[in-house]
Amino acid sequence: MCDTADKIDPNRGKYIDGYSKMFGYGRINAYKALKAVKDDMENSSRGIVEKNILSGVAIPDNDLNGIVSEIQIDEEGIVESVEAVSVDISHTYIGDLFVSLVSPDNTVIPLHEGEGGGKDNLSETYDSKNKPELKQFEGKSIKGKWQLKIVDKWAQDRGTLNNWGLKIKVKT
Ligand SMILES: [Ca+2]
Repeated sequence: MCDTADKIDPNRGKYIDGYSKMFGYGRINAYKALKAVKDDMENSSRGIVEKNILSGVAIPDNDLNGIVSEIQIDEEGIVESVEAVSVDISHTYIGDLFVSLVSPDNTVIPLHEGEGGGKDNLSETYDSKNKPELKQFEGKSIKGKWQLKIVDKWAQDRGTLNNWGLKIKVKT
């Protein structure tokens, strides 16, 4: 419901992870809320767990602490395959960026390690074909806190995590 709400005045509302101090989660959009429920039901019948997060958080420049964005999965299940890890970061020099995914049992898989040089914006979908390391999550529990860690290691160019998501097929 929170994710599907229409944002009221996105500039003035200052939304952080979809929430604004001024407007809460925004105005409820019944169509989008019902569609999200329908998508969830269709997904669960196929053994798919899918979560997306709207972030909009700035990544600190030249700071090894970086940022962490969390997706909480409450469903029980064992990972059969990682269908997609989608990452959308606005940036003016993606060679500065180091991005990794951390599973609930603290397994860290690097997704992006300073590749791409001066290219703008990191908008990628990773899966076990283009990122075979993701197979390390297979057989693990999906339940718990999944974290996307992003570090911008070099000064000057900077960026923002716009959104990211997980789509995991669960053993049925
Ligand atoms: Ca930078």
